[in-house]
Amino acid sequence: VKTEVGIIGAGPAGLMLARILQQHGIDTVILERRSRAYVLGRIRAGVLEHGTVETLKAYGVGERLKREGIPIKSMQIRWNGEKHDTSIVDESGRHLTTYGQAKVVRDLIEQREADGLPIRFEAAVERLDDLEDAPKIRFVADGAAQTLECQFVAGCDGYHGVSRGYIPDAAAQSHLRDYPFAWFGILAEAAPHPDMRGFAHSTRGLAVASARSESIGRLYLQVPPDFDVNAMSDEDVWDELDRRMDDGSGQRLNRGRITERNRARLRGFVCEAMQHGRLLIAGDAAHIVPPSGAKGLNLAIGDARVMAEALRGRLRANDDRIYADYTAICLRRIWPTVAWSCQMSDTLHMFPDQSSFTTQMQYQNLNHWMHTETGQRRFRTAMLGLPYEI
Ligand code: FAS
Repeated sequence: VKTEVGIIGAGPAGLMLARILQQHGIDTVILERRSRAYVLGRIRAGVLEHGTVETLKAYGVGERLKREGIPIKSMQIRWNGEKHDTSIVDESGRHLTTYGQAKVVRDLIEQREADGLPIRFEAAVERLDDLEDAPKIRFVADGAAQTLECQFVAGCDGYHGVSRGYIPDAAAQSHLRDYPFAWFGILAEAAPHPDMRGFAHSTRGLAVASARSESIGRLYLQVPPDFDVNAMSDEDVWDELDRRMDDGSGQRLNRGRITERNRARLRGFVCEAMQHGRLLIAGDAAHIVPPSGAKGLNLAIGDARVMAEALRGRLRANDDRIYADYTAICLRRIWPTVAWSCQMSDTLHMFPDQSSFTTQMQYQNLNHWMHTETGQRRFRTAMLGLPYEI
């Protein structure tokens, strides 16, 4: 099988890249290890930056998003038994939008299938050869070893993918910070309460309450890294969420049946080597952010935009400037976004054996973000997302 760009991974990065390249008439094949049902069923991110929404709309996959996306125009943070609220709408009216990653992925997959373009599910990439001049992607599908010949390889295969391993100095240029806790996430048939959302810093640990739709809540508890997601009954989970979200108002969360439980490690990771020969990597394959800043999916879309422009330059305009500069361009958006996500994580979580002094420092940070003019501006621009260079 031959194509111009072989894309490994049908997550937000790979799917968005394929869609943008399609608009430039560039042929792609997507190889995805998991089944179609598995990919569509994965529950992950839920908050889209303004830029992500505009990108999806610009490339013709924003119809359902326009209908079902829920605008987020203010953020609530609770700490020390009080609720604080701040607008995150900026002077040009930009705001965040709640729209599950599963819907973004579904919209992109259904569009690709409607266009009759190749996407191979249950096709596991095992090896990459000849990345310098005539790349070959070796994969297994239908029990048979197969090869996809292409001019460029897009490694959009996530943190545990294979592609980063083909960048010689990736390990030497990687930076990792593991947090000593995880997030226990639930999906529940409980209409999100408009007054009970956002982050709650509490001495028992962080809680997060967000919406997936008008009737589905997405909520999280900070837990130890090895937490057993089935250890607590639904009642216990709701009681713990209410304890941590308590702001003295007597207001409680709307409760309902918990339909999904998962646990996500918190780590910050950046690989500063994002290309080698005719291989470029994007998204979680190159970086991981703690979900506190709701940035993972949004960074993946940003990388896909740059990679599409780099490949268009090489394949259609005989211009390799962006290609040559791909890593540096992506890193200018990745590092500040990772830094923000880590600042949010450092401020909102309780660390093992944390002193009361550190807790007071966290309160000062939160107060700065919620109640000072410069802090609110910093918080708003960080949450809304950096502008795109490309
Ligand atoms: P993805 O991991 O989404 O996609 C990579 C794809 O490559 C996968 O489909 C995988 O099956 C495939 N693949 C891997 N190896 C392969 C191989 N060898 N051959 C073929 N295919 C292969 N981000 C937020 O912003 N907010 C959140 O609330 C949030 N919650 C999260 C919760 C969980 C449990 C997890 C794991 C992540 C969460 N994230 C969140 C981060 C997440 O949204 C990622 O940032 C986002 O999926 C990144 O997209 P991709 O880079 O496309 O990687």
